[in-house]
Amino acid sequence: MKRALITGITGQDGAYLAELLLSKGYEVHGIKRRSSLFNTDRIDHLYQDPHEQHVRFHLHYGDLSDSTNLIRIVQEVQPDEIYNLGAMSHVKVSFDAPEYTADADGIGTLRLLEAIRILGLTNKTRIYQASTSELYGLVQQVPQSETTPFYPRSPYAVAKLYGYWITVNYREAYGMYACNGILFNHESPLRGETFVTRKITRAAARIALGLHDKLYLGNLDAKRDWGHAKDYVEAMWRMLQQDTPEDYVIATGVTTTVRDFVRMAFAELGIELAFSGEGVNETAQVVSCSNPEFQLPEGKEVVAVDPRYFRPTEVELLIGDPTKAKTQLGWEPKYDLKALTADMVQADLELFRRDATLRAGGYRIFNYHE
Ligand code: NDP
Ligand code: GDR
Repeated sequence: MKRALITGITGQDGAYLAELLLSKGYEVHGIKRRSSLFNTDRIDHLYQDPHEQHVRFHLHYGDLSDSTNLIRIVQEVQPDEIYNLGAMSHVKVSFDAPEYTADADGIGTLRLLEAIRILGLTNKTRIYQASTSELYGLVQQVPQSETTPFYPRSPYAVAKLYGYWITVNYREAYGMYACNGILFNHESPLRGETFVTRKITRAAARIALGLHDKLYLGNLDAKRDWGHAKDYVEAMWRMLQQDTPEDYVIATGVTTTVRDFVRMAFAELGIELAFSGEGVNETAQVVSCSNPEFQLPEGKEVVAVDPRYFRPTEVELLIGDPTKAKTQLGWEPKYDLKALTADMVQADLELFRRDATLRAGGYRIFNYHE
C-alpha cells in the first residue's frame, strides 16, 4: 500500500486529492493546523475513527513554518509521495501579509524538501510542489507554457517563485523525484468563499433567493483560465507516477473575463444580466428572470464595482497551454467552464435554500462575509 502525505489537506485541493488517493488504495496522511474552531469541513466525510482497525486516513497537527514539526511528521509517516499544497493562497491577502506568505509558501517548501533530505529519503519519497500560473504575472507571451518566462506580480507569486526554483534545484542537486505542477485557476463547490468564482456563485444564489442585495467586485476585465479542481488533482497524481520528474502546466486553454463569469453564473439560475457604465461606475442590472422560484424585478441592480477589491499590481490575462500534460501524462479535463459553473451554482443554490428555509421559519442565519 502506498503512503501519501498531504500538506494543506483541509483546503480545496487537499480534500479532492485525499479522496482520489483513498479511492486508489493509498494510506493518506494530512497535516492540519490547529485552529480555535474545527477547520475540517471539507474532509469530514473522509474521517475514520482512529480506534477502528485498518484506518487509511490520518491527520497530524503541523505547520509549514515549523521545520522540527515537519521533520518529525515525515519521519513518522515515511511517505512514498508528498503533495505540498499548504499555502497562504490568496493573492490579494498576500499584499497585507507579505512576510508570512514568503515564510509559508516559499521557505515552507524548502523546509519540506530539507526534511526529506535530512531523513535520507531522497530515493524513496517523491514530492509534488503546488506551483501556479501566477508565476507568469505580467503578460509576456500567450498561451503560457512550461517555457514561458516568469514575472510575478504579488508577494504570493514571488514566494511561489522561490518554491518553484527550490524544487527544481533539489531535483538537480540531489536527484530527488520533485515536480512542479504549474496549475492555472481551478475552482469547485469547495472553493474558498473569497476567491472570485465562489464569491460570484454564492452571491448569485443568495440574490436569487432574496437573501442578499448586491454583489461588489473588483477588476471585471481580468481574464482567467478556469478549470475544475477535481480534474486538476488527477494531474497532480499523474505527475508523480512517471519515470522521470518534470514540470507541467495544467490548464484548459480557454480564457474568460470575470464579467463573463458573472453573466454565466446568473444565467445558470435563469437570470439574464446587462452591464452598463465604465470602470468604478460599472454595474449590472437584471434584464429578465425566467425561473419562477425567484422574485427578481427587471432593472434591479445586482452587481457593482468596489475599488477595495482592486490589487496594487494585477495579473490581467492568463491562458494556459496544457499540451505537454495531455501528451506525456495522458491528462484530459472532464469539465468545461459551463459544467464547472453549473456545478458551483447548483451547489450554492442548494446550500442557501437551507438558509432561506431557516429564515422563513424565524431562525437567524449566519452572517455573510465578503
Ligand atoms: P486553499 O486556500 O483552499 O487551501 C490552502 C491549505 O493550506 C489549507 O489547508 C490551509 O490550512 C493550508 N495552510 C495555509 N497556511 C499553512 C501553513 N502555514 N502551514 C500548513 N498549512 C497551511 O488552497 P487550494 O486548495 O485552492 O490550493 C492548494 C495549493 O495550490 C496552494 O498552495 C495554492 O497556492 C496552490 N494553487 C492553487 C490554485 C487554485 O486555483 N486553487 C492554482 C495554482 C496553485 P487552513 O485550512 O487551516 O487555512
Ligand atoms: P487569483 O484568484 O488571484 O487568480 O488566484 P481570485 O479568484 O482571487 O482572482 C481572480 C481575478 O478576479 C479578480 N477579481 C476579484 N478577485 C477576488 N478575489 N474578489 C473580487 O471581488 C474580485 N473582483 C475581481 C482579481 O483581481 C483577479 O484578477 C487564484 C488562487 O487560487 C491562487 O492561489 C492561485 O495560485 C491562482 O488562482 C492560480
